[in-house]
Formats: sequence, structure tokens, C-alpha cells
Amino acid sequence: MFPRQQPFLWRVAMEDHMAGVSALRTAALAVVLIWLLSGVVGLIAEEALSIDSSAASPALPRNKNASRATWATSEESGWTNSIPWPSARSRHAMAFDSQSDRIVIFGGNTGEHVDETWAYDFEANTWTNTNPTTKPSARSEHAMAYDSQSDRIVLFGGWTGGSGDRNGETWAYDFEANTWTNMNPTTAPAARYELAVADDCQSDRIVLLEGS
Ligand SMILES: [Ca+2]
Ligand SMILES: [Ca+2]
Repeated sequence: MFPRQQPFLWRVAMEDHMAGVSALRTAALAVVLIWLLSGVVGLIAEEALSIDSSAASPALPRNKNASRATWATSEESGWTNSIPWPSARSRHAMAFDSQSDRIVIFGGNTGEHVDETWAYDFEANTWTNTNPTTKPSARSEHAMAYDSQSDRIVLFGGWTGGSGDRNGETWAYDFEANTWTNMNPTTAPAARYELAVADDCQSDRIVLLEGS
């Protein structure tokens, strides 16, 4: 009995062995495929991270209002803030138009006298060069105050350049209309610079003090 059954058992054993080898090969192939796939996924993830970090790599100036700022690139200088603001200056004059909620500056000295009118909006954190068509001549050391009753910023005097070049003009600025008007009053203080002015809203008068 036994010798007859042996070939059958051997054949069964060989078939089981071959099935086991095949299963091992399939498992090994699956492991290799998973390893290769994880490598590809890793490379893709690394590339995505490098793209993201390169996008943030320019040194953006830190600013509490950076989220509202507009940024522009330049090949020469990298990142720049495209929001305009007045250039550095001294001896300009400034007044607050409370009706328009704007701080307005005029003139000053940037190395030379300038005749720019700028308005600052605190909520938007923006300076605007209002570029009015008519304006006082370039000057510094003038004075400005806001007349709340007439909603005008009044400017007087200043230094316009040359030796002894004092100015005695009275100008009024309307922010909404963006117009400067030379008031040419019949009587006026003598021309001067380094003066001070203030608005007495109760009596509706601009008061002028001293000067050179
Ligand atoms: Ca106004
Ligand atoms: Ca007035």
C-alpha cells in the first residue's frame, strides 16, 4: 500500500511547495512596488515643499498692515512696497481735516523746496499725492490750520527759496474738491516763515503767532 501512495503524496507535496514559492514571489513583488511608490510620493511631496518655500523666500518687510499692502517685484531690487508715501522731508506743514478724516501735508524741504500735497487715510493706512492743478509755490517753514466751519485747510507764508524770500500768501485747500485757492485778502500779516497758526473754532478764526 505505502509504495503506491508515495508518488501521489510527493506530487501533492511538490504542488504545495510550488504554490508557496509563488505566494512568496507575489508578496516580494508587492513589497518592492510599495517601496518604489512611497519613494515617488516622497519625491513629489519634497518638490511641493520646495516650491512653497521658494515662493516665500524673498525677504518681505514685516509690517503690521502687511496684509493690506500691495507688493510688486522688481528684478533689480526684489520685493518693494508699491504703496506710495511722501519722500523724507523737513519743514513742511500739516493739518487735520476732521470732516474728511484726512491728515494733509503741504510742501517742505527734501533737499529742495517742494509743492506736493499729500493726504493720509489712517484706516486704509495710505498716503495719496493729490496732485492739484493749482497750488501754492514750493516752500518750507509755512504754517497750516483747519478751519472746521468752512471745511478748509488754511496756509500762510513760508520760505520759498532765495535770500530774504519770505512769503505772505494766504491759501485755502478743499480736500474733497482737491483745489487750492489763493485768497488774496485785502489786508494780511507781513510775509514771514517759521510762524505758528491755530484754529479757534469757537470764534471761527485762524490765529497767527510770530514768525521770522
Ligand atoms: Ca474736508
Ligand atoms: Ca471759518
